[in-house]
Amino acid sequence: MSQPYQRPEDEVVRLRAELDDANYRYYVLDEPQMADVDYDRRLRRLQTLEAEYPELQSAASPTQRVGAPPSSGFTERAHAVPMLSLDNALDEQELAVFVERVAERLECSAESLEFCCEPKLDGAAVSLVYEGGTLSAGVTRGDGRSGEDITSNLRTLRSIPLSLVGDESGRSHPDVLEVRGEVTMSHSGFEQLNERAREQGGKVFANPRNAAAGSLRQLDPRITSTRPLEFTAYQVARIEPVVGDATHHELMLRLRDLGFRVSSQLELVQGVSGVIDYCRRMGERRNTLGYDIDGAVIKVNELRLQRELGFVARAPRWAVAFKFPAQEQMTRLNDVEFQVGRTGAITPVARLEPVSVAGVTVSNATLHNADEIARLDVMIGDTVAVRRAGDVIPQVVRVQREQRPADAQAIVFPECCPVCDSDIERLEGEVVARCSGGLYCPAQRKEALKHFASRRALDIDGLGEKLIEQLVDNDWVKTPADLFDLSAEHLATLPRMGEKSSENLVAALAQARHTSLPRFIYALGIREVGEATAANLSAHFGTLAALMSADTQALEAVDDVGPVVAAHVSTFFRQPHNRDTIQALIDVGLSWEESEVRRGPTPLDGQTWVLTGAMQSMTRDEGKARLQALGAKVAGSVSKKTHCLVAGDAAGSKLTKAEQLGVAVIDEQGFLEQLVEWEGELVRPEQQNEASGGRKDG
Ligand code: 5U1
Repeated sequence: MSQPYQRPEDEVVRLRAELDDANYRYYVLDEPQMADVDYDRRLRRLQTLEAEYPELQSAASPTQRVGAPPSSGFTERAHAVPMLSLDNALDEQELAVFVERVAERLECSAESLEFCCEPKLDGAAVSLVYEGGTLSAGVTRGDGRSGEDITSNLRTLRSIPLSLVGDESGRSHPDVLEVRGEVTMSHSGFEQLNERAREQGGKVFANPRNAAAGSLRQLDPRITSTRPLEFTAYQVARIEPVVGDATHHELMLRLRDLGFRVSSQLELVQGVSGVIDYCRRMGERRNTLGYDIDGAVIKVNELRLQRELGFVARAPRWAVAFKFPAQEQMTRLNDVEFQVGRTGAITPVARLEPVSVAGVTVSNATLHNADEIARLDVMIGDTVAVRRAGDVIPQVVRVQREQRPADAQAIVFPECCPVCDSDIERLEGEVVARCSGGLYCPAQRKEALKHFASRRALDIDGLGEKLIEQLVDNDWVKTPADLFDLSAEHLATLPRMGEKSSENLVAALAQARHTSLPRFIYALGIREVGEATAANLSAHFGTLAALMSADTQALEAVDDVGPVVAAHVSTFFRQPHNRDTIQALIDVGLSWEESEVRRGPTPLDGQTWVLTGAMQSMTRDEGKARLQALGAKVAGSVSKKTHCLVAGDAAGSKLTKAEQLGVAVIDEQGFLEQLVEWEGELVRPEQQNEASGGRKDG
C-alpha cells in the first residue's frame, strides 16, 4: 500500500482522503466500497506515520476517532441557538389540526402547503459545531440552553465527519455550521452489545436509546469507540454565510453533500392527506427499519414560512412530532417456564398477563438465562416492563420493585431437564445451561428435526412443526433417519393428515434423499456450524469421511473456523450416537456428490466475486457456495478489487457500479459455463463418486 519514494506528508493526505471517503460511502451513501481489512490496514499505516512525524498530526485525522484518554468529567457548554423540543400530535386528528392551524396563520390553503417528513429517531439528540469546516464541538441537548461537551466521544463515531466534505458544485464549506441530529444504535448492534455484556457480566442496557445515551456519556472515549453508534442529521441550527430562500429539504441534501448521513425516509408531502398518509406508512414500516423510531416529524418545508411562523415557548410553530404507541409496556409476570432448544440450551420464558405493545399482543417474553434473572432481580408476581422492537423477541427489561406483592415467588432454575429429566449442565465460562440428554430429549429431538427439514438444510416440503411434534410424541421418529422409513399409509392415520398430503410428504422425502454435502453438514445441526461454515468445511475436506476424521488442528485450517467451532465439530463427530445417525442416514439412501479435494491452489484463489440479480438455474446462496468451493471470496458490494460481477435478471446499481469501475461482468449463461469448467479442474473425473455405503433411492 505504501508507495515507494512517496513523501510522508503526501501519503498522510492520501490515506486520510481514502479513509474519509470510505466512511462517507459506508455511512452516508450506504454503498460500502472498502473491505474492513483494507480500512484497518490504512488506518494503522496512518497511525504509524503520525507517530513518526508528529508535525503531521491533525485533529481532523481519522486516527483521532480511536479515542482520546479518559477525562474526569464533562464541561458544560451553552448552545448558541437553543435546542428546541417539539409539540406532539397523538392521533391523526391532532395532525390535521396542526396542518390547518399552520395554513390559517399563513393565510393559505392547507392543501397548498408542502411539508418535509421524516422518522423521529429514538436515540440521544446532539449538536455538532463546525468552524472553518472542522468539527470544533459536540454537545448533548441538556436542558436545551446548554449541554455537556462530549466532543471527544462524538469524534469516535465514523458517521460524524471530522472535516466537511467539499461538495460537487464547488461551493466552499460554510464558515460556521451547527448541525443537530440523533445518535442511535441499530437493533442488531444493540443485541450484539447486550449479548456480549451478558456473556462477560458487563452492563446490559434496557433499550437502544439507553445504550446510545450511556455510550455517549462514557468518560473514556475508547469505550465509546467500541459501541455501534450512528449519527443522523435532521436540522441545520446555524449556517454562515446565511442561506436565504431555501427549503428544509434542500438543506438536508446540502448536509448529505457535506458528509452527513440524513434519513433515507425523508419525503415531501402536501396538505393534511399527505401528512397523514406519511405517518401511516411510517407506522407500518416501523418494525422493518432495523432501528427504533418513536414517531414521525413533520416540518413546513419552506424556510421563509418557518421564519414567518416562529416559535411558541420552546417549540417551533412550524413542526410537530406524531407519536407512535410506546414499544415498552408494563404488565404482570404470571409464571416462568423453561424451554429446551436444539442444542439443549434451557431458556427461561416469562408468561405474562397479555399486553398490547406497539399494536401487538405480547404474552411471552425471553428472560435469556439464570444470570439475567439474577441481574433483573425479577420474581413471579412482579410488575415488569416488556419491550418489543422489530423482529426481536419480546424481552423483560425492568422490574417495578416498589410494586412487588407480598406473595411474590422466587424463580427457581431447574436442576433437571423439564422435558426429559436428564441432568442440566452449565460449563465453566458459559452463561447457558443445557440439558445433557441430546437426542434422547424429545424437545431437542423436535428442534433437531425441524432444523434438519428446514429450507436451507434438507428442504423437506410438508414436514412442518406440528407434524414433527406428532411424530416425536408418538415415538415414530427418534432420529432423522427414521423419517425416511415412514410410509404414506402410516402417516395418513395421523390427525389432520390426509392421503394426498401423506403421499406428498413421502415424495418430498424421496426427493430430499439426494442432497449436497454443504446442506448435509448444515442439516446435522452441529453447534455454531451455520450455512457458511458448512460450505467452507465441505469445500475444504471434499468428503464426509475426511471431515469426520479431521482433528481440531485440521479443522482450524478451514476458512472462518476458530478453536471454538473446531471443538464443536470434532466433539460432534466423536459421539457414537451421532456417527450411528449418519450411518443410518446413508443406509436409508441419503447421497450427495463428493470430491477429493485437490491439493494446491483452487481456480479462483485470491479472487473476489459479487453476485447480483436473480438467476434461473440456482439461488444466489448456491452460486455463492460454488464460488467459495472454487476458492473465491464472495463480497456484498462491487469495488475496484472485484474480479467479476455475476449479473442475473434485473441487476441494478451493482451492475452500473461495475460498469463504471471497469469490473468484468458475466451473465448467468456465461457463469454456468465457467463454473462447469472450473469445477472440472477441481475434481478429477476418476475421483467423482457418490457418498459410499448407501442403498440407492427406491
Ligand atoms: N427527525 C427529527 N427529529 N427531530 C427532533 N427532526 C427533528 N427536529 C427537531 C427535533 C427536536 O427539532 C427541530 C424541528 C427544531
